Amino acid sequence: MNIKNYLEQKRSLVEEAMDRFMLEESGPFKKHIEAMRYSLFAGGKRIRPILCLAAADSICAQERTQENLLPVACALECIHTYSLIHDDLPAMDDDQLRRGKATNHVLYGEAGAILAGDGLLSWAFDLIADRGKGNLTAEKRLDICHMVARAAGSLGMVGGQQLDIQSENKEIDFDTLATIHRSKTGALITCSIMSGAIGAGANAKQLHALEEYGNNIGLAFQIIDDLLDATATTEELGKTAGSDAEHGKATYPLFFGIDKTREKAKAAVDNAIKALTLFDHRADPLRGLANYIYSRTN
Ligand code: GRG
Repeated sequence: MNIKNYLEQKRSLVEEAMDRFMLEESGPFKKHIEAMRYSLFAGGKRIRPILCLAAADSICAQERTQENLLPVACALECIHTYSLIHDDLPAMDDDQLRRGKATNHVLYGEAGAILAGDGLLSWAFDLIADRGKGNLTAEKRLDICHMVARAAGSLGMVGGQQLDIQSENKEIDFDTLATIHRSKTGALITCSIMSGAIGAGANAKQLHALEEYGNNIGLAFQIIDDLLDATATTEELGKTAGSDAEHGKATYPLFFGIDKTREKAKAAVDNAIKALTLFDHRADPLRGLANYIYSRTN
């Protein structure tokens, strides 16, 4: 299977659905909706929605299943986008650029950016609960809502972000760094996979294996992010949010050096692929995604 084609095909499916599912820029809330849409369509890789759809493919590779899961996939991207908008705020990283474009608060002001993030977070749950009607049973939608809320909230991404902020410019031990990574980045990635699997009707054994896969690619994703940051040129850093070092953050390369860090990323990818042993060729996109995460350059 050609992972590049797969990613491209799913990316356009997700972007078309996001446009369809997102509020329209009109009426009294036009400015707010414009701010939400600005960041949502500012060129992300769409990794989380694609993982959700690929996990569904690994259970049941049918077009109908994909269509059923699109509201959930789009909700995951809304949550990811909200987290980036808030992460860039003056009160957090205070970044002016993301993906080479002006950050949300630069264009819409601090209050506008906070509200755009809040709007995207709430809209995500609206999508799962309402747009998912007729596609997924009420029980599945409830399970997915619960899982997404848990991963995005205080025991996941939000808690991890707080821990990250309070650890800035401090010497932290490796366990704390691992907890930051697992909660801040890993939780939403694992949850993207699990929600796709639940939506497609995975059994307990399949869910367990996919959770193992998710935890490992979540780890690989964050390690590679640390590596890309540590090896980026000044010009590359200019196009993104500022470097981790600039923000006083602990990273894998700081603990282990570049070479050992790369080995650790490879080991996590290998463990992720090993976790998929009980799956047939329908999990090839997940296998390809694990390798893509390892070799990604942005
Ligand atoms: C503000 C509640 C709150 C949380 C922020 C995820 C996060 C927590 C902050 C982002 C900071 C960051 C760069 C984390 C490293 C891993 C990460 C999430 C990278 C960005 O994700 P990609 O590569 O982004 O999927 P694109 O641009 O492709 O959407």
